[in-house]
Amino acid sequence: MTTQKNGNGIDLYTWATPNGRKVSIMLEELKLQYSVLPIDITKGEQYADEFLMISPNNKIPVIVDHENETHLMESGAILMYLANKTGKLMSPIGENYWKEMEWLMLQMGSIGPMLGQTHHFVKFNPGKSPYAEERYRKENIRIYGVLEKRLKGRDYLCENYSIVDIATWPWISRYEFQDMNLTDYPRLKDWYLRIAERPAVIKGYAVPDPLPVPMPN
Ligand SMILES: N[C@@H](CCC(=O)N[C@@H](CS)C(=O)NCC(=O)O)C(=O)O
Repeated sequence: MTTQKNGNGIDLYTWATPNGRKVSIMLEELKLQYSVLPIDITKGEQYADEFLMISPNNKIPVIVDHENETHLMESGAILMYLANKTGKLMSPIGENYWKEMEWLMLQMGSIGPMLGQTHHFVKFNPGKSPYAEERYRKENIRIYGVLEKRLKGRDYLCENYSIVDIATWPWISRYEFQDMNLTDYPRLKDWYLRIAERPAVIKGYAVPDPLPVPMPN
């Protein structure tokens, strides 16, 4: 991994956020060669004209695969692309595949957007909107409950460790931002720790900043 644009491999435009980490964890799991190009979203770099050409929605993550010059935004699409490119971490079309799509869509359409609002209203702007704080706190608790139920009798969210776990785990790794205690969700906590100890997850979490994986008590 370098911080230069990569002639043969994949360029990852990212920042130290859950959506960014999904892709760095996936690239580490697949042992693909990639370069990291940090986009500092706290300084507005996502609005630069050059970035807009590959990220029409002005958000990270984005990849450029120089094998075929494919560029992609949207973390769910990127995970599916990389799984399809390598034949790993996503099932072939069939029953397991559709369950993976179901839970991936839930992550993309609900878990990420809702927990992201908790970060905004509960963690970073408390007191600005009691209505929003209550709404997203409740939704956060409800979503943790859904995941806790889903993990009854299973080690991973679908049949095997897959892009679904890789998409969901970085959002749960922000349990402190969300003021959530994983001890109240024993199956979710076990799942979290099972994934947290994977070498690829530890490496991917530390992109682009060398931060350790959060470990609950
Ligand atoms: N649905 C998109 C969401 C991407 C997203 O919200 N990225 C955030 C960081 S996690 C971002 O770039 N925010 C900058 C901004 O909103 O200006 C995905 O999953 O890739």
